[in-house]
Amino acid sequence: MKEINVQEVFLEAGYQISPEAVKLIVSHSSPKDLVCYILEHIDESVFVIEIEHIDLPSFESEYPTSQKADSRTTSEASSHPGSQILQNSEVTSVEAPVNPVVASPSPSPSSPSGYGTDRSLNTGIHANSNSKGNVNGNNINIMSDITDMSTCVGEYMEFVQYFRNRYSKLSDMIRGRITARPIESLNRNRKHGGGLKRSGGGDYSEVSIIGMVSEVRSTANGHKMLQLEDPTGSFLVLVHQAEKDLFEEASKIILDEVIGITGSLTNDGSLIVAKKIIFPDLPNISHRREGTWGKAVFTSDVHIGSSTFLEEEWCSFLDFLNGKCDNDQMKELSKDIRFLVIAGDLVDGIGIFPGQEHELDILDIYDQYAKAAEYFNQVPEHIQIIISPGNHDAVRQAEPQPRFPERITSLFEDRITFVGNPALVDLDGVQVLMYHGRSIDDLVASIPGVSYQEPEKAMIEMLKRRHLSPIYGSRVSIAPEKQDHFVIDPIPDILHCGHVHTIGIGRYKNVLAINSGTWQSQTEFQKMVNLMPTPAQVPIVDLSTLRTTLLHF
Ligand code: D5M
Ligand code: FE
Ligand code: ZN
Repeated sequence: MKEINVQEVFLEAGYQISPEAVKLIVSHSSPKDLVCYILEHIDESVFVIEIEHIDLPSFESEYPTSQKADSRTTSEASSHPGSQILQNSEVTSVEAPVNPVVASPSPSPSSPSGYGTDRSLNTGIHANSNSKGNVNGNNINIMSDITDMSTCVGEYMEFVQYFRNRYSKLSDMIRGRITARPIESLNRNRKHGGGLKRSGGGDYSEVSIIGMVSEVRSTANGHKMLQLEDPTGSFLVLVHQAEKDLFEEASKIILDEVIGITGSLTNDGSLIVAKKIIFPDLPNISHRREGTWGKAVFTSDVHIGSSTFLEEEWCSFLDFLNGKCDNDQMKELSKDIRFLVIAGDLVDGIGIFPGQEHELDILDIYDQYAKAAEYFNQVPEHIQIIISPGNHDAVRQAEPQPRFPERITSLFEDRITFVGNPALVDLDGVQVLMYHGRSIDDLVASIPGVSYQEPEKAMIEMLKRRHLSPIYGSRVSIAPEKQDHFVIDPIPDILHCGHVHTIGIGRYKNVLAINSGTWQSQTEFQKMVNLMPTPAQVPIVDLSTLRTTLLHF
């Protein structure tokens, strides 16, 4: 932390600070934590913060491991699913290794830009022990994957830790862009008689907070009321409907996402009237990696075993991969393919929904995977195949899901790479975040303007929130791992989802968002809910330009 930043932070919080005090802070090993600690504990009658106002011994005894950027989240309090989990005081330490799944150096959790790890900083992350390649140099590195790393058994305190970790990672991305107060300090002021005051005269009413959204509702007058929680407390935020742009932005706010708010405190200090909403978001300017040669094919939701699996179209896709096609252009295209990426629902499974047995051609789950293996063994060897599971596959339903068990992977040739869901993989320098996409059902239901027909829009909402499954406790069952594996950090080059069975291709600030459709025609359930799939279409991406072409089979 630089001296100028320390000064700015205190100025924005309504305090001046002496140069000696600034020097003391910047020379400390945990300046950010120290700043937060001072702001939390400073007597409000102080106008200029001097060295004697900084109680270093208390800070160091309260934050013994204060090197951690997020130790403030471990100090007192609690948040969500309606039950103040973020503020629970029983947990004293929540921080696990930054990236427990990578054997090699992990990305830093946040960059000075405040957007988390910048992609330009991440080019060197390769987990050699997790890499797989072939004679053609088509190397895959698994950078992040829950497989063999799951620690959760589903106890209450694990949920507390999970939410703390989510808040910590996402709030760090926002923290570089606003100077937020701990909510506790606002509540304390309120008890002391209303709006923030500073000695030396004048009201100090513009404040910023960063919190997890624990409630969203409309008021009788048509305004939006949000409740935000940080580890120290909760606070109400009003978004006035007359503020058109802001109000529209607020209409997209969903439960459990982490946002920053800058606004004015009302005279009685009971709520903030929002002026600005800050999302974790992707940086506007980011340095895109160079990419690599050749092409990658993205698909998902094959649903092998289902009576609606489109076998004929699937087999002509396999022919294409083998260069067996009438069209010369397609034949040329197929020669460039280096990777085949499959984001879940490889088979239809059994017992996934009531009455499924009436819609299955293959009734045994292992027979379904044996059939899948038969197909994938036909893919030419120069193409590296990488497969992650979905909600129809034979792994735990709670996400993050590990890769398929040995009993299934052993049915396939060794050359195939199996990863969990979600997983971050590096395809010879192009980073792909694979996520089956079950949360898209929730995002479609919650965000105006997001529909099954344009799944890429839901994926862009994930990127803005830097989270693959922001709404907790709806359709996606999230296992409370120590780390939140759904936080999007580092920023991938490609975000690849499936699940909703519709093709969607979009771009958001240098990230390509692909939803890769399905190989299943409309099911009875989908007829009932009017979901019109776009099957047997395959996005193929040029790995040097990320330009995408859609192939129809
Ligand atoms: O999901 C394919 C799509 O269909 C996805 O948007 C969910 C929806 N779907 C399918 N079956 C159901 C049931 N039984 N309830 C709710 N939503 C459903 P897939 O994972 O391929 O089944
Ligand atoms: Fe599916
Ligand atoms: Zn699915």
